[in-house]
Amino acid sequence: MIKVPINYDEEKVKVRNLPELFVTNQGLKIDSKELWLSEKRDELLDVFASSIFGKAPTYSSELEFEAVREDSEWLNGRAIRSELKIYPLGKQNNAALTLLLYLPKQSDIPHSVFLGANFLGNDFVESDHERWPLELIINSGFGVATFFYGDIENDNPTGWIKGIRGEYLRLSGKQELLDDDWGAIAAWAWGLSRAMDYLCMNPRIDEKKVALIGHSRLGKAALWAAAADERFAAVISNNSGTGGAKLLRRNFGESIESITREFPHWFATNFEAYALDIDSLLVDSHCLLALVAPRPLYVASASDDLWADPRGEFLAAQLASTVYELFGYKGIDKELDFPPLNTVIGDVVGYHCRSGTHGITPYDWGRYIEFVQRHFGGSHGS
Ligand code: GTR
Repeated sequence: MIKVPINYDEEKVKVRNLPELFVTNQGLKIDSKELWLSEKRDELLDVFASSIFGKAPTYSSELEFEAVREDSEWLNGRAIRSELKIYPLGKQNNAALTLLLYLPKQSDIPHSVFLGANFLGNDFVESDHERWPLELIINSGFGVATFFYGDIENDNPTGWIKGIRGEYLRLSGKQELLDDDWGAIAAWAWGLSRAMDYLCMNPRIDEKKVALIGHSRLGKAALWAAAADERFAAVISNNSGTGGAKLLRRNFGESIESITREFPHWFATNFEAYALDIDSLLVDSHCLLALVAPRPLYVASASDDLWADPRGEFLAAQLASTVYELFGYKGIDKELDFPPLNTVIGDVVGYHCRSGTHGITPYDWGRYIEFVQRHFGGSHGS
């Protein structure tokens, strides 16, 4: 594969024509939260669906589930660990995901939960202390819900055939995916929403306090899931980069050309065309982040993860904060410069850039726990 040239020189960066957050495509001025919600939100969602992530089918099935196992003495009796199989299209269909759920036992009140897909499979979560510091999270009073992202669709260009996208295509009788049909990121986001359907049915969970979290490609999926599905009460984007928090118009790090060549299955086919014509794209990542408003949003970068463009992630979070202001909340002050490393800034929109490489670490988790605790308020079941 021919490598696409990538810019890492700040002096060569030009950000032109960032799409407006406060004007609709028909020219209507948005100056209230009511107008944002009635006129701008859906317009942005439609553009993201048709131009970037692809349109997912409307979910109208009855979810079924069954318990696989339960250990009520996990973590020396401090937590309940359970695993269950979710069949979003009913048991008669192939589609299924296995949800791994940890709930602290400190109290009987419904728990706040972090929900995020995992990269390696449920059996590897407990030994992955860096990416899943379960003890830290559970001792802070939160539950954890996760499933293997490959349950929804394997992460390769033909993975969709045996995944949920293939299943829906067969059910619809269509032969092939259209240029604006969903890509893998939208499929993983769909899986997050189905896991949420289940969490809403579990009386041990406070469905109003589910924080979505995702790292890297799964950070892109978490942002898109939270944008489209307002049941998620907060979202955390960890090093999500291009197609996630990073401003696409900042020519620094991974570009649209590079990502759509290397991972053509992640997006709607339509996205590729914008590599050569970014000006015609009606959105950028600040619009994706603004779709989370007024819910708490945390964006985090890592200093050596230039591929994901930390500065582009920060700027998008800062720009999206203007929409939070419409709701009367403070995000990241527009006068602030890129913050020193390992320093948390912002209010309802939070940001930090950790020193180090691409990854999610206990340092990051510590900041997310503090952030979510602050915004969810009250008890987390502890
Ligand atoms: C990279 C990809 C990024 C990022 C990352 C990951 O190779 O170019 O957009 O998502 O993978 O998911 O780890």
